[in-house]
Amino acid sequence: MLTRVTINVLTPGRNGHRAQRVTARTLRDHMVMRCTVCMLTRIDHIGIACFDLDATVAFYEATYGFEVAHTEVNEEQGVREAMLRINGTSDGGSSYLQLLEPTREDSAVGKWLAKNGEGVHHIAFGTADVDADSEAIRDKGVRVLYDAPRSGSMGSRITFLHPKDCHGVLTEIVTSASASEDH
Ligand code: CMX
Ligand code: CO
Repeated sequence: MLTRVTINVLTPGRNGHRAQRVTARTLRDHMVMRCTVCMLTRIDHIGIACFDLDATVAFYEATYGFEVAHTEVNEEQGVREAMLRINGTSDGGSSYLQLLEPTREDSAVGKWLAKNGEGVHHIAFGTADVDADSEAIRDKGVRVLYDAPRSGSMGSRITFLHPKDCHGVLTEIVTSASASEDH
């Protein structure tokens, strides 16, 4: 009678996959854990709301020497934005400042600016799998604002967590276009 099974599994880690010998019991524990633990691997960007995108970009360029990697208008989100790349990471993404000027007053950023003035609007964490991680977070009782991820900067896929469920921080989860292609 077989009483024990040992399996080699590849465990995704922060520095790539690593092989691990596990018994059936630890495999079960591991799978339960993987279903509930997210793999947010980096800060993708910090979103900063501003009244005048060009003037704010000029400040970041002149003061810190940061360079604009990308600009676009996202009509669905109601923003004109500039992404200033701060550094690259090994998981297919980079870290950015996202400068956001509203294209309409009733947009999320437009409403926030009218109430608070300029400043940090949200923080965004990067992951290889925004679908799985946002579902795992939803399962923990945090309000995920979209049923399915939507279009974000540079072809990324994004969703948001309600700030009231995140100790006052509007939180975005991002899978960059390059990470989506790898997946
Ligand atoms: N950070 C922290 N708290 C915030 C917030 C933010 N950015 N935005 C709103 N809130 C708080 C408000 O202060 C308010 O709190 P009180 O009730 O205590 O006053 C509460 O949330 C409700 O705010 P509201 O002004 O009534 O705004 P709405 O409920 O209509 O919208 C939210 C809030 C988070 C649902 C909306 O901003 C949203 O859908 N955000 C996600 C989309 C987004 O932000 N897009 C722009 C960025 C695009 C990108 O990153 O690419
Ligand atoms: Co953002």
